[in-house]
Amino acid sequence: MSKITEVAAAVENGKVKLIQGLVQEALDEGDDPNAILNDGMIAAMGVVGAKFQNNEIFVPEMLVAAKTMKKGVDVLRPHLSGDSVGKYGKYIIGTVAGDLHDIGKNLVALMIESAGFEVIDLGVDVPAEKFVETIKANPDCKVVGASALLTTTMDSLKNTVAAMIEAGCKDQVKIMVGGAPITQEFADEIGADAYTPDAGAAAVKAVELANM
Ligand code: B1M
Repeated sequence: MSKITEVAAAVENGKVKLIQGLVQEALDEGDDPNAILNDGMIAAMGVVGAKFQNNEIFVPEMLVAAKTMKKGVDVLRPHLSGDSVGKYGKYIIGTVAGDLHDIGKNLVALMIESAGFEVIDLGVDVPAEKFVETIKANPDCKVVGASALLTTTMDSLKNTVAAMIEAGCKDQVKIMVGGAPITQEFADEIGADAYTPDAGAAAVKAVELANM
């Protein structure tokens, strides 16, 4: 079994105590940090989601898998991040109201930071007003990102973008959206400036928007 397969299996099976050692071993053996993240941990979360959908596992198992992934990402973090923090100004990010999923949002924040932004992470279950308030309090922020993982919080994302537009934030920031149920079409429909499917693409797009 390759180390990346072992990393994936550890996340899938919630092996919290083993994950950090396995990620370190994969790095020591020369595996690419992005491959450990994408082919190992993110792929494993896909399997976890499918098992949950098929009633093979339940919320507690999903939580342990999430905790395992977070611990694994902690080991990868220094290998994924760069050293030019703040070059492109600030980037405000959060998961929208009603949504508690933060692994994807945290990965986006990590990639954005490594691309050269100072990240202000508002966390999860963030009310639309909090996004607006933080944008206004940070006039040097040019890009904001909102994440939604549930089909039921797509409306919350829509309301968040609407609140930003209504408060005139578009004069200051470009609005990026993302998350598993989000599409380019939905992003266009709600008035966001950009949609990206994953964290890597989000970082590239954020730089592009900050330079506009
Ligand atoms: Co929940 N959950 N969950 N969950 N969970 C999903 C999302 C689900 C698809 C599982 C399933 O049924 N197959 C399903 C949603 C179904 C739907 O809406 N259609 C679901 C459900 C139903 C629920 C609950 C309702 C379950 C319940 O209580 N009955 C509940 C809701 C709680 C709430 O939010 N109010 C719930 C709870 C949880 C846990 C708390 C147990 C846990 C989250 C822990 C945490 O995040 N701290 C959890 C988990 C772990 C999952 C799965 C298994 C994994 C999510 C994840 O971390 N993926 C998930 C199934 C799945 O995704 N396959 C599932 C890995 C992560 C790297 O991917 O977050 O998609 P993702 O992020 C990607 C991209 O989407 C993108 O980039 C990221 C990295 O490349 N991206 C952006 C994300 N944000 C972006 C922003 C951008 C750009 C790109 O720009 C700003």
